[in-house]
Amino acid sequence: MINKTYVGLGSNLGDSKQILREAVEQLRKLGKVSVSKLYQSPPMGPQDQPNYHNAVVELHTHLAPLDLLDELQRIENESGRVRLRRWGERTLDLDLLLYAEKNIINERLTVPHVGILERDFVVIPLLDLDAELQVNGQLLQNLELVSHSTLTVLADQAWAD
Ligand code: A4P
Ligand code: MG
Repeated sequence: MINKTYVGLGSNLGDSKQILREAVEQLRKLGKVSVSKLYQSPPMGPQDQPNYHNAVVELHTHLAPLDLLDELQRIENESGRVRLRRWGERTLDLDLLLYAEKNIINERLTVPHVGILERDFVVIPLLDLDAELQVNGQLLQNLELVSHSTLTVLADQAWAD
């Protein structure tokens, strides 16, 4: 069975645009992908770290949730991932945001990803991919943060082609 999933991409160390491009290349090997615009976003968490590059990929995959998480963690590690502290700077962060309509809670995986509805750097790119998307019955386009987003568009949806 093919499932529709959404993966959040973030980077604020190194050549972030290139790192995210290469991550999209790797995700293409897991199934059909569509890519949001590329954004710059001020850091959530410690403020003494660079701005982030953020994007979201819609991925249609036959991988089961934990198998997909394994692949995301492999891609993070193979990109030479450096991660210094919680909510701190990192070369590549791949989060499994949504997996079909599933709610998953186990020791390795929480889906929908924690904090999804509070993070403009997740919600805005999700809306690029599906303007009608709902999470837990909430239409993302109606969230208040959509009207005062802190994001800057760096590139249109062709950035990873
Ligand atoms: N895990 C549980 N659920 C999931 C899921 N749905 N997707 C577990 C991915 N992983 C999940 O992950 C730690 C553990 O979470 C994994 O072992 C996995 O089993 P990690 O990537 O090593 O660390 P982390 O959780 O990503 O770091 P942290 O500190 O929890 O932060 P977040 O929530 O990922 O946020 N500001 C801006 N503007 N843009 C950003 O992208 N990102 C962060 C990191 C902070 N500030 C940011 C941004
Ligand atoms: Mg993560």
